[in-house]
Amino acid sequence: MQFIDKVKLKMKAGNGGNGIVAFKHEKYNPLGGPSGGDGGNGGSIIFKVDTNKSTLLDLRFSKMIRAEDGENGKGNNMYGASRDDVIIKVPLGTIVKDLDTNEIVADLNTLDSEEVICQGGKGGKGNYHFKSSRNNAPDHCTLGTPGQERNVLVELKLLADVGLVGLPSVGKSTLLSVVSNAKPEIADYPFTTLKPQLGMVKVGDSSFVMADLPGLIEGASEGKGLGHEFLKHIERCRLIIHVLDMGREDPINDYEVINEELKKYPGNLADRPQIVVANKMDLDNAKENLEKFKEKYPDLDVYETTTLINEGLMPVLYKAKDMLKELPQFPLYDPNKTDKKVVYKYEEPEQFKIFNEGNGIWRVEGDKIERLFRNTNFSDDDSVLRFSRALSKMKLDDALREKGCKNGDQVFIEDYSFDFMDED
Ligand SMILES: Nc1nc2c(ncn2[C@@H]2O[C@H](COP(=O)(O)OP(=O)(O)OP(=O)(O)O)[C@@H](O)[C@H]2O)c(=O)[nH]1
Ligand SMILES: [Mg+2]
Repeated sequence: MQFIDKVKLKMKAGNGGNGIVAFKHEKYNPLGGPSGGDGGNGGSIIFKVDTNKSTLLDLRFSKMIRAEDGENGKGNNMYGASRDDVIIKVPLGTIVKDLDTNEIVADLNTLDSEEVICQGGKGGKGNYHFKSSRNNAPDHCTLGTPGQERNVLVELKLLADVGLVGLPSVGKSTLLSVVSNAKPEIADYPFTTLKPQLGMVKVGDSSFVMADLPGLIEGASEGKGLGHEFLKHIERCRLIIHVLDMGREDPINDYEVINEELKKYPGNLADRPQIVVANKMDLDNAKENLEKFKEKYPDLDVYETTTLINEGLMPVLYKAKDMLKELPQFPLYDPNKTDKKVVYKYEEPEQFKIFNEGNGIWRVEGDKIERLFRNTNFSDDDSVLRFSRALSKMKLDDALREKGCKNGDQVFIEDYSFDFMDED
């Protein structure tokens, strides 16, 4: 099965249903008061982590994801139905990027991550809301707000807590195979592992994800071997297990070569906490090599293992577990690259923009303000009052003043205009 890790999608949350204008028609009371109900809310589109998923395969076949629109309000003060959210299950490590704004919309990097990707619209209000002592037969209602729409790129980033790093054939895959359920290929030729393999390691009552990576060699940072290409997969590993083959000629040099390559990788992976594993301790010259190694690095904790027969690994796993407890999770994006700031929550669109048309004329534009305008009945005092209250709540006056609007200037919102009156 091919590993699908990128999918482009269009998404549209449900629009809010409109409020309606209706009046009660009772037998002895032909105008029995306003009774238009509210529109229902549109469904949102939500991504939720599901650990049973490991690829984005399911999403590849759905070019468009939609949530249903809320129902319009009904007479008799009846609400229109709100619609259920559409919940899309995705693997841990899924990132959602908005292709129009280039923003990371969601970074689902914990087991309980759940993010609203497209917010459903809110239902509008029916006319019974607008009944007041001055107007007991209000003839207006508000429209539902539109559901959010996005073009997104959904990406799955490999996510591992621990990465196995070392020269080819030191026993990395063998290590993973004995401590997890993973079944990586193992052989005595270099570069057996061509793609990172993940395994879930259980230690006591906790577990973590371990990644077996292709071998690294000297010069990898200049493109030699396979290692460097795949090192990017451990960018977010919180901990490195550095595996050495103690049967080789010069494990001290091997250790230094690998650390040098880690250092050359952008972002400096040499800073990552490491556990050093001295493997193949069954081989003839291993004991001697280990002595030399310890002499050279007396302050380093070195764990002796023979992965072939699963010996010496429990202390390594417990050490990893303890270290992970203290190490922070990395966000799944790189803030130094082109990605903009993380926007996890839906933000209200900008309320308005002010344009100076010259000669004391100003124009105000914006979804929210125009919607408000359209929902105002200018032959009804109550409605106009509500409109101007809403404008002051949005701090339009302040914003106009700030832009240089003066007492007596004329301000247009669509084809409505008012004179700007500045008290002081
Ligand atoms: N003697 C001995 N041989 C081992 C031990 N662990 C692994 N091997 C052997 O070493 C060889 C390489 O093991 P792998 O686990 O494939 O090594 P690797 O580090 O994953 O290698 P690449 O994927 O090529 O980077 C295999 O023949 C293993 O059987 C050990 O503890 N002792
Ligand atoms: Mg391997």
